[in-house]
Amino acid sequence: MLPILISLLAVSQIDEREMINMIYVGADLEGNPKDSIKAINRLNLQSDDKLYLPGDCFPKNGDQSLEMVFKIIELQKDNKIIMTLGNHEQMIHDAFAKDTICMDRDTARRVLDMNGGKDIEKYLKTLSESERSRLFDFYKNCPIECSVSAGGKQFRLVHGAPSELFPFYSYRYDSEKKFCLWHRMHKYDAIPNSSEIVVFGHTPTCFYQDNNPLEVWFSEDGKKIGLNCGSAFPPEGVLLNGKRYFGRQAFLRLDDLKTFYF
Ligand SMILES: [Mn+2]
Repeated sequence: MLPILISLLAVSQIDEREMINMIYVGADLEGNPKDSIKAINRLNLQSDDKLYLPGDCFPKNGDQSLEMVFKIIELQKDNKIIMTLGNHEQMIHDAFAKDTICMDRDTARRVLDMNGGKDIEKYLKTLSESERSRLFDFYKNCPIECSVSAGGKQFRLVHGAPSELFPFYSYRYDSEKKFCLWHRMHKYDAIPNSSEIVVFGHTPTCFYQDNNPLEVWFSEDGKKIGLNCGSAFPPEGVLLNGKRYFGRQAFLRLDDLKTFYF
């Protein structure tokens, strides 16, 4: 009897860790790149786990080294990380690459200048021509949206807002791509004809709820999950409507909707 019991226990251990592939999502890795890399490492991804990054994974403040950006490109090759485009990657691409994704070069330069563009130009200059092409090719080939199933549910990952909402806002955007990357979703936006739960970054969750430091936002209708918990906020926080909010890096495990903060 004992050998059978031992073998059953061994099987259940394998079930718990090695046979279940977990899917994590973390948007807006815009803080210090060393902290962002540390946060990814602390997720302790197992061999078949995946990490989706719906955009804006370019350090905003402090040490602007491109180490993290190239780490993402490396991990993407192994299919361990899947990144979708953010408005920051699109701005950087359209301001400096030979072609554009959805914004003319002058406009991209102008909006990038309002978002630390001078520093970014300085860091891009430290790259060789082939590294620059590798970076821009990577951005150009990132999908704008992607669908993922986990834990019996279907999710749509996108940086700003899902394409189904575009017809309602097309008067404000000249392309669907620009809408998906730049739009700040409203708390009560209802996404038509969609059975998917939209998981997005871009808009800090303090626009939707009071939780402080910022927490992942789950909409009342269960159809939207906001992930941007302000990893790029300065240590003294950010003032919004007279209240000071503190940021951090958040990740969500899609299989059981468990949140992780670093
Ligand atoms: Mn953004």
